[in-house]
Amino acid sequence: MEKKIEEAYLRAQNFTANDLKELEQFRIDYLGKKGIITSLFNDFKSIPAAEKKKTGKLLNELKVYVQEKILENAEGLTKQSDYSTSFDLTLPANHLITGSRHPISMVRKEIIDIFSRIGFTISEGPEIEDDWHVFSALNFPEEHPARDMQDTFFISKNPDILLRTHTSSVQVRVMENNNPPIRTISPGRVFRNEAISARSHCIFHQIEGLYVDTEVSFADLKQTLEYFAKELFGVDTKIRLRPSFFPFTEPSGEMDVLCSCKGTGCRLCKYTGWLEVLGCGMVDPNVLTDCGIDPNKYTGFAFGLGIERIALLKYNIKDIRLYFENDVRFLNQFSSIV
Ligand code: 2NM
Repeated sequence: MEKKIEEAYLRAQNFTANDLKELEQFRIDYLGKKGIITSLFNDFKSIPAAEKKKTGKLLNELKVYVQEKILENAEGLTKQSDYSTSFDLTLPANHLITGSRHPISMVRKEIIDIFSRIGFTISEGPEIEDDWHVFSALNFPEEHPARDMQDTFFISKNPDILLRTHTSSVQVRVMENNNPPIRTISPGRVFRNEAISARSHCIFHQIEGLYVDTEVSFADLKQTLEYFAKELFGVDTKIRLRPSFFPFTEPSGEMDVLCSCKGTGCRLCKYTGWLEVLGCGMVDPNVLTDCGIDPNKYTGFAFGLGIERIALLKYNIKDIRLYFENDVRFLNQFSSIV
């Protein structure tokens, strides 16, 4: 009996499985119903009692050894199959597809960062507004064309409820609820009932800025806008202000930046040498009064810009509709710009 155990032990010691099939056969040979160990245990029943202790110990040792041997081999074989059999390490790695920021989000963030650095806070407000916050408080006369259905989306039978056409409505709310000094920008989505074309869309994004304090002057406006233009388009950027008109500012202006063609004329600037970037002006005293701010004590400047338009200029995008189509061939072009 001891000799048989010894033999079985030696054979097990010399065994190495080349694959899982061989290992399974080894298990059956030793531990199966008709296996060596099973039959040895059967023999064990009939040996003299005096030998039982020593032989039993040897037999158990053999069983444990074989079980460990199986585990050890199994581990080796699975590792082997994981790392070399089923994987071809020479294949190129799987490409990790990461998303990217939308160009509108990138430009919005950049503009917010620029104004945050000089102390402007960010304020937000509702997209569904009332006539007061969009028009009346902003000095729009009763018959102003912007109030017409053709320009503004009314969304119920109640003509007092409408989609905001600019984020100045947010600034009305800020002025109503805060005392100067006020220094804030309002980024947000706005809605205008316009035909969709390469240049305009009925939904777009704005950032409006507002600074109200004692002795805020047009010079402050000009310096702030020049800082902004240089930060956004580069230190060499030149700006110019042209007179304009808005109901909520007096005087009003429009700011242009010198085109990247340096004024020689190109398609981007339509051969004018200048690119229109934003509208601005000194907040009309009527607006301050409407919002509960004393125009004899305080003055303010404000400006408004369209993010789509700025992104168009910055990335030389030809059609505003591309922003809203979610075509990955367009969006992927911005994935390397952080
Ligand atoms: C513009 C141009 C000029 C503007 C005015 C105000 C407010 F609320 F203070 F009156 N916010 N934004 C403003 C001024 C907007 O957009 C072209």
